[in-house]
Amino acid sequence: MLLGLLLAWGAVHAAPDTAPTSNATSSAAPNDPAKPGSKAQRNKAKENKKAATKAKKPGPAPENALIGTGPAYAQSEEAMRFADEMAARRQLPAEWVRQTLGKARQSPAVIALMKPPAASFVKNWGVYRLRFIDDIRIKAGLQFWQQHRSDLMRAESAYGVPAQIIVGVIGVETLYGRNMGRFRVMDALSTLAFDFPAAHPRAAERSQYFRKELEQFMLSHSQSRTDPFGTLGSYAGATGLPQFMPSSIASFAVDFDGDGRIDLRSSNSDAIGSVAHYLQAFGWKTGMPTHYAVRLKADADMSALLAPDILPTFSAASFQEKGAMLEGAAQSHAGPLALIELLNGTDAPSFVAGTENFYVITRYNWSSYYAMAVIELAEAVAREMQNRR
Ligand SMILES: [Ca+2]
Repeated sequence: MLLGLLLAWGAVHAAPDTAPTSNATSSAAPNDPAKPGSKAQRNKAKENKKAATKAKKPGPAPENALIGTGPAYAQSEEAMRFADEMAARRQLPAEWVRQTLGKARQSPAVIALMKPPAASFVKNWGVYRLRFIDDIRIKAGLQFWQQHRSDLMRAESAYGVPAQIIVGVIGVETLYGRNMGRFRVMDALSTLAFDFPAAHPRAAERSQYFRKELEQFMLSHSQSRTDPFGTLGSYAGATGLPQFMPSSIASFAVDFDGDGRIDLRSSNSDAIGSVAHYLQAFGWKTGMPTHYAVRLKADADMSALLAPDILPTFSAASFQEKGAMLEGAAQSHAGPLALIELLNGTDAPSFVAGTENFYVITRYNWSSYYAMAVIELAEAVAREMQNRR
């Protein structure tokens, strides 16, 4: 299952754990609250209060929901203190915030899933690849492309991101909506915010990250007057066909079908537009390939080539000077390149030359294995589309 797999690789979409630089969802300009004392803020405050008062009370959980089996957060002083702070920060009624957060329940399953993989675990691109590039996913991708051809074309022309990459992302994330996650997001985010496994090397940073996501999640539901307990998602709190975290929804999701609301769970069109917008926002360059083949000379300067990790750093010329040889069009590639190393367990690793667009895909999920799976699924589905023309 996707969730377990992503965990095993220490890579969770938009809740990255092993990242070289800036975090796609925690540092990429989430919507800032209005400046204190401004008229906009006072209006916002009024809106928030009105919305929160009218928000529905938590109804019955959706079918098949994975509900936390631990204590309710009403019993956690830390969580209730956070509720009061959030209410003040976001101009929400304190009682509503306390009651809502108080009903969230700790999920031991989420805690177990968040533990880092065993030290003995060795990444294996060949194994990872087989999980995502298979007949079922390719066939589902073809069907998705055929059914949503016009939305994909529209997204491609609006944001400059190829249809096949959007198809690749949604396929790897949720198998086109078939695996969107069954965790009650209120429980998952509260658990990660207040009970993040202390043994994790970056526990403090991670719980801060999830507190921000929890706050955004509750704020969004308050504004849309919807029940926060009605939303299911991954164990990390990502939701919908593209598995966006709450801050990504707030910053990057778009109403691409024009019905006046953003719905990444039920609207394929909104999901398609939002994925394209996200990649555009992180610097997708229209027309640039994602990667090139590379041949390493026996005396290649591997320590220099691998030092920047996945961050594109080398010109095509300096790449080749260091012994990473390119062919054809790659030799005259204008932008920087990165040497991407994909481990294959005990076998020899695979290498490609990653461009800036390869790096953009890793802003969606901080893993070169993830990016390569998206690219290869995209290519496989595109080939099927060609064959049927
Ligand atoms: Ca919509």
